Amino acid sequence: MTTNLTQEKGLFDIIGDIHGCFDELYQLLSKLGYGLHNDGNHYLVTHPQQRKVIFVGDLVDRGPKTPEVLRLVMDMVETGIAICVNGNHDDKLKRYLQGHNVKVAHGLEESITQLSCESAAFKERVLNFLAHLPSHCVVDGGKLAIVHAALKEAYMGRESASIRAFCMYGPTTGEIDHYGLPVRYPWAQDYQGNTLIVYGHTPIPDPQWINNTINIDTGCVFGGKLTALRYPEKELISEKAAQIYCVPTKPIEA
Ligand SMILES: [Mn+2]
Repeated sequence: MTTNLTQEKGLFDIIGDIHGCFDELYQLLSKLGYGLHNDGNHYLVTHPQQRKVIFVGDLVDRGPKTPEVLRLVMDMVETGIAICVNGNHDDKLKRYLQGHNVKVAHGLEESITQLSCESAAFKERVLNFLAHLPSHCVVDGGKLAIVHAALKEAYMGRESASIRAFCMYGPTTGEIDHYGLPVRYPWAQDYQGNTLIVYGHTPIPDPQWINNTINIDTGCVFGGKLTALRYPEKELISEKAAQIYCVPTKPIEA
């Protein structure tokens, strides 16, 4: 699970938090020009311009089709057409599958119910996949970094337990808001680096550029949309959620 993929040049399509929204992912990939074939066992995904997908993580939880999202993304990563970084929900599902005592909340219950219909071999494959997700990745000669929640220049291309935690949760202020959730520190406002950072984690109505960063988590599972950033074009392409799958704990703010 190397974070340093600077030799990977793209073209890329970076996709935000999916949270089990398979139908929207399928539609978005089609809209982006990917061909999706399924032989009954595996997906084979191709693109006429040899584009690649990078997922910002949070593939799982809350939404209706977590196993199908995992099946498609795992097949894409294994065939080399996609890269996926670790999200906090992916990490928690991994710890659950490893048998750790995790709190079954925030949509993990949906993943567990849906995965109960899958074979032991599939769950083993999922666990192995989740256990090897990198905390972030740096591509295109260091010009572009993808991470789930937050990144610092000093962490780029490195892995450690504390870097992993920072990448998947981002910094917090130490305060708890009146919904009982940690207050997230607006790290992007302080970012001065030359590497473009693309991330998700905090759902917002529309993608938001701050300095040389962009948040592309447009809350699909909450009835928003699933967004892709094309790189290097910096074009945004979205697929609207077919319905509201989950009501957020706190209102989504612009
Ligand atoms: Mn998320």
